[in-house]
Amino acid sequence: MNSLVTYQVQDSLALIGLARPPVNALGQPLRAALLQACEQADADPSVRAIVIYGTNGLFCAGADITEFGSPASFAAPDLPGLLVRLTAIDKPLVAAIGKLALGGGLELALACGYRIGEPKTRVGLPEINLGLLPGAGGTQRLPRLVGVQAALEMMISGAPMAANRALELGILDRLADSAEQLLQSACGYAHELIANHAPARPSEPFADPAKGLPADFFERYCLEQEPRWKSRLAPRLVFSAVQAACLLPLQQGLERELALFKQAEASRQSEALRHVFFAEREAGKIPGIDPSTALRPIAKVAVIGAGTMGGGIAMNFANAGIPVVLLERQGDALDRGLAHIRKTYAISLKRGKLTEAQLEQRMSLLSGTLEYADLADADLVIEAVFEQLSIKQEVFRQLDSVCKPGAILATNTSSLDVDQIAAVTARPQDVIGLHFFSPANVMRLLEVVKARETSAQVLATTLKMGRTIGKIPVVSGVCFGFIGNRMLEPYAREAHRLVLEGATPAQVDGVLTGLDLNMGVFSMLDLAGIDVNFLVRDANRAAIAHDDSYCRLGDELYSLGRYGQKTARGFYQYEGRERHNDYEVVALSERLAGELHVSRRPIEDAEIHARCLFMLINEGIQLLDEGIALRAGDIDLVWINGYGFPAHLGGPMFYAQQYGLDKVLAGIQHYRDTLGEYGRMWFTPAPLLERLVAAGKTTIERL
Ligand code: 3H9
Repeated sequence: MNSLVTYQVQDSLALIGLARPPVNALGQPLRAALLQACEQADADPSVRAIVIYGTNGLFCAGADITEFGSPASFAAPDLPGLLVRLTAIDKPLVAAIGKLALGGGLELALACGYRIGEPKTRVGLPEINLGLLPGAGGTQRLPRLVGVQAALEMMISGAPMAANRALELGILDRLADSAEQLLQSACGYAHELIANHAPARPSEPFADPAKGLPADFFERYCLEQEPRWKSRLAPRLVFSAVQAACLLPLQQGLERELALFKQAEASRQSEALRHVFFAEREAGKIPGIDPSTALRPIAKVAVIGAGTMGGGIAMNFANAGIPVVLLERQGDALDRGLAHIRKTYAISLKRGKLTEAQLEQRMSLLSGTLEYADLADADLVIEAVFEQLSIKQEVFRQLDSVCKPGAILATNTSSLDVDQIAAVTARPQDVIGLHFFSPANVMRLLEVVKARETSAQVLATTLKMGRTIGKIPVVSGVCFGFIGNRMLEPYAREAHRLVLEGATPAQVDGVLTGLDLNMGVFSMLDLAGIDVNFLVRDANRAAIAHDDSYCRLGDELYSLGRYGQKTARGFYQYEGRERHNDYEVVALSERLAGELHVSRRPIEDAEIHARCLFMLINEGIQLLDEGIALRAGDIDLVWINGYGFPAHLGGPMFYAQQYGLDKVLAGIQHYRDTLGEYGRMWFTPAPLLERLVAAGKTTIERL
């Protein structure tokens, strides 16, 4: 047997161990080895049952994602065919599922007649997150095992399921007492099956999955769910495959599933989502930093400022079981902050996402203080005070005097120069930016800002810490706005300018949400607060733009007290949660256009798309060229996880690649040449974009 699979015959059992670290992805070589092992076990008359397990404790994370989009993904033996072959073996197969059975891994387990897990086992069909559907029998076998509703829920959510729930549903037949005992228990189970003359496959609880389903089940399901799917293809294909499971016999259902899977695999959306999967994993690897760099322990955290941001940041650590002390200047502000955190947890409790005991346990990890001296033993301090350089510098002077040597000192600034903050301390190597996004306990993006002197160890430690608290940390260099907000600037600039030129906020937002962005520019500003946006802009006009006339609309709304949702008026009018267009904003735009000598005209949606998106992309490419962003994929992660860019478009950089870099460049040049002085001022192609196109490159990389 080759080294990808171990094979042993013991006491009438063939033990087949999957041995392809780290996750036993079912690439062609492993598929071939597994098939060979199963054939051998089938042919050996001394073997009466087969146990398949993961030799390193983990069962299998599914098909090999690196193969998708290449001939390797269906190179013989292909996974669907291999699993059909397994189901034809007339001996009981037991899947011993340690840790994980995901995607094709769970489908492998479903092809076995029997499944045993351990208390920490998680099973799931997360293909949808890759723009795919289960393609090796999952959409046909799972509904027959657990019923259509539970199966659909599992595939549409893509979420992994805990062992107990999988046991309840019948995805697992048994649980071993511990991971250590899993293989032994699996063998015991196999012996029982032999002793009881159990069939190779037990009968399916939902052999006819359509039976008992309400006649309008699929219609209602679609009505309820489709709006959430926006233009995503994969949920629709999952849905079709499950419908097929109800209409067709297994064999034909499997054929239908395969056709749908191939459609999904070839789609641009799946290509984009696979890019995002690997970008997330790449983001943690920093060139020049040895992965074996010793990390500093983070056992206690301090957060300065118990406002919405500080409180949200603190919750991340409490959620991960790390004690946090919150520092405020006034006792009442501290009390308010802690009470707000409790209230937020109480909402999760009400929604069933947290138990009472978990709530109390998390609150017990949070404490408050008014004294800097109480931060002396913190391993990591995150400052979340008012966004003003002098205030933040004062905080860092204090931290420098009280914190223990080796403590990591982080600022949650969204725009200030981290080098200038680090410079007021005697330990700039320990200073870093940690830009959380609001609400900080929910949003997954964490921009990790590496300042000039931040040490490799501090950077590596904070990246690891970011993952520990469930964030997607992305490294940015120091510049105004870092990666995300710097790109927001030209994108929002075009949106504002287009309104001056004749578009309405609703038209601009409609084009952007039509692309599946979570929100358009103007709804986002209304939500974030036009006042907040104005104050940041006003304090940084020099850093933002040499001509800020396009901001006049926002400035005027600010001066009118129209701060957005909080005042029920901003770019739109609000009645409760309902948003309406506001003719006054149109009138204001007309007046400002007159004052600024901007001629108004009807604006096509295509122009909105091109100007907003191309300027966003152009800035991203420029950030890469400047070395502020390390990789195009990092930029994509920032915009997907911090700004609601749809993952199925892969992020703005990947979108540009799929769109065509030459077309993006041509678009920028077109507006440079047709928008007069404004065009010449703003539509300057990033030199890297020009170089890439000149070199005939289709992917965005440093050149
Ligand atoms: C499928 O199964 C389709 C079938 O239905 C039909 C087929 C016909 N393939 O995330 P980590 C790599 S679709 C290839 O850092 P963790 C990963 O890139 C698949 N590589 O660790 C990384 O490599 P590197 C359905 C994979 O502990 C390393 O393993 N399955 C795969 O935080 C460690 O990964 C899924 O969608 C893979 N399937 O999380 C599961 N999985 O070190 C996808 C991982 O070079 N995987 N790698 O950067 C996951 O969700 C997580 O990786 C997992 C581990 C939870 C398993």
